Amino acid sequence: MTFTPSANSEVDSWKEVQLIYNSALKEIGTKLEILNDEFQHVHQYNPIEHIKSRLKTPESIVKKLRKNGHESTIENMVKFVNDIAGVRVICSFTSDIYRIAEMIANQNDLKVLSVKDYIKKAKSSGYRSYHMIVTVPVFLSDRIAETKVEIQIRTVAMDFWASLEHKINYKFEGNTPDFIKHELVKCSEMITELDNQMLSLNEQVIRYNSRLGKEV
Ligand code: 0O2
Repeated sequence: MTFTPSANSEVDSWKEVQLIYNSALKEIGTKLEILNDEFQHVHQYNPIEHIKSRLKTPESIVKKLRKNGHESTIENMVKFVNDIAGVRVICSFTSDIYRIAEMIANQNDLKVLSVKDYIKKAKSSGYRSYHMIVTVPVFLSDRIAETKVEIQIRTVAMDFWASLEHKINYKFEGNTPDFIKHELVKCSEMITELDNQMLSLNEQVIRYNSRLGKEV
C-alpha cells in the first residue's frame, strides 16, 4: 500500500508537508535539549538519556488513514494523523517522565492537544509510555504553521519492552500467539517493578549523599 502523489502539485504539497513536519521535529528536539542542559546546570543531573525522532512513512500514514476509514489525501493526513512527526524521549526514572512532561506543557509557544498516560494505566498489551500530542509553531516565509508532534516519553526499561514487543509482533505479522502475549504482559509488570526499585534506590542515594553534604 503506497501513497503515490499523482500530480505535480500533489508532489509539491507532499514535499512542503514533509519540510514542515521535519522543522517541527527540529524545534521540539532543540527545546528538549535546552531543557535537559538547563536541568543539568541547575540540578547537576540529566533527566533525558536520549532522544529519537522520526517522520512516519507515507505507507504507514496511508495505513492509519485506511484503518480509520479516511481517504488518502494530504489534507486528511494533516487533519487525522497526529503522529506524522514523532519524538521519543528516553529517561532513567519514571519521575523524570512527569518532570519532562510538565516542562513541555509549560512552554508558552507549545499547545498540548492531548495526553495519554499509559504508565498510570498500561495498555492491555502491557505497553507503558506517556504520550503527548502538541502543536509547535513553524515560522515559514509567509505564514506560521502550527504543526502537530507526538511526544512519547518513557524509561529505558519501558523502551526495551516496547521495542522487543514491536519486533515480536512484526515477526508474527500481528498474530502473536496468546502465550507469548501473556509472557509480554508479565515482562511489562516486571519492568514496572524494576523501574520502581531503581527509583527508590536513586532516592536513597540522594538522601544519603545530602546527609553527607554531597551533590549527586
Ligand atoms: P509507529 O511505528 O510507532 O509509528 P493515534 O495515534 O492517537 O491516532 P492510537 O493508536 O490510539 O492512535 O495512539 P496510541 O495508542 O497513543 O499509540 C500510538 C503509538 O504508540 C504507536 O504508533 C506506537 O508507537 C505506540 N504504541 C501504542 N501501543 C503500543 C503497543 O502495544 N506496543 C508498542 N510496542 N507500541 C505501542 P504506531 O502508529 O502504531 O506505530
